[in-house]
Amino acid sequence: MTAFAGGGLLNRRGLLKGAALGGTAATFSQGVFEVVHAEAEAPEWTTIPGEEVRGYGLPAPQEAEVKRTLFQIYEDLSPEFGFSGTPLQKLRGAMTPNGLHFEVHHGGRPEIDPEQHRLMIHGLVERPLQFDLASLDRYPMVSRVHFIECAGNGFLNAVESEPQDVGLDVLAGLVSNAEWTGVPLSILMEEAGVKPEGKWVIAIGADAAGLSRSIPIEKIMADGMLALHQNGERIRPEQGYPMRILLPGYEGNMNVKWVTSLQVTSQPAYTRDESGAYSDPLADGNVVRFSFTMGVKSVITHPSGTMTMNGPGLYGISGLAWSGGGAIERVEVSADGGTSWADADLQQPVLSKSLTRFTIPWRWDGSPARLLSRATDSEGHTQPTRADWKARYHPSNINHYNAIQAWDVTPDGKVANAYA
Ligand SMILES: Nc1nc2c(c(=O)[nH]1)N[C@H]1C(S)=C(S)[C@@H](COP(=O)(O)O)O[C@H]1N2
Ligand SMILES: [Mo]
Repeated sequence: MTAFAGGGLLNRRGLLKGAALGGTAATFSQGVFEVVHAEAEAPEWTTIPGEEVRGYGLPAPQEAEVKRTLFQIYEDLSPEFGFSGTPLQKLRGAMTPNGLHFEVHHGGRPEIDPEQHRLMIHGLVERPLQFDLASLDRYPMVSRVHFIECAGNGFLNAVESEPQDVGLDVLAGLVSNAEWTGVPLSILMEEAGVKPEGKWVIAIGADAAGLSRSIPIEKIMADGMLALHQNGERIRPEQGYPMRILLPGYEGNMNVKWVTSLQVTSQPAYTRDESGAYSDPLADGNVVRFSFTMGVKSVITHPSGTMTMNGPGLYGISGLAWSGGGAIERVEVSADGGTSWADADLQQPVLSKSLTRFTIPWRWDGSPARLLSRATDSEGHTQPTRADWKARYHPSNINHYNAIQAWDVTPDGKVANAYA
């Protein structure tokens, strides 16, 4: 079995063939034979009745440490301004469990009475409309799998001059993936009758932040959704219960939660949110206003920062890739700091504007290694190096960081954030 890229990256087909032929077959585990043949007393749980049925399932109590990482950067000054990162390095597959979807709240998570909540569609429309949840539930709905990513995801790598030795929950946890179900905004807008001069929609949330963003009418009509369900169940309070705007591929901030007003206008509103925090200062002193689409990005989740490898041998490298511009076309992985690259396998189905799982086997020989992943999307965009990304923006910019993530592996197996 031969490596097909430097640093021990293996072709999955070659790996399976080697195993079938026996002899030279590599194994991922040293323990299989001993475990199969061990004599063990029947564990207690095979001898006594189990627990009764319950109305809502929860993870095993032993998995209690798999939770969101909380950030309350203003502490007591403003405890309701906070965000929490998804522990990407503790999850497999491409979907984010609802209880682990990342959160960003500018004015706290409101406790909304769904019976009293209303959504207004007004402004440059023929027929202003007001909806309650029950009336929306009658509409034809669609289900789509999409990621949401905060524009500020990756802010530490963006601004810190030295790589911080923290995990993926901190470095890239402000992205999550769910199957969203709701009413296409085009249906609601057609019912209201958008006037020809209606070019923008100002969406406002019912939270204390009154978060508001201007959305081009083309995006609303193309694939905008009024999302009511998340992975089947009603969307969680954290995600905007009872309703939020979903704009596939657009920066998280525009996906207005707890939405209560959609006003059709001829101009953007230049709200605080879009003119302040969510504009991107460039190196040349200009500012990008309305940088809607999230760039192509990938991270290796296994192994990743703060993990320790359990000795040399075979490992399944695994990670996530996504792009606001479309589907993931290709993910290349390097185990030698970018000298050579190999194509990872993409887990099917590869969906547009959705997290995509990639995998590639790796034989680690115990020497220092630098792992990188580099994604390319269906629009032909490829992730920049960190140096190229930094060169484009002002040093203060934290938004739209999508540079290649590097992990250094030391001979004793420590995995740490690195700048490549
Ligand atoms: N009404 C309202 N909508 C909001 C926010 C908010 O604070 N209030 N936060 C925004 C930001 S900055 C992001 S990144 C996403 C996060 O969505 P999530 O909390 O469901 O992950 O919601 C956006 N929508
Ligand atoms: Mo955000």
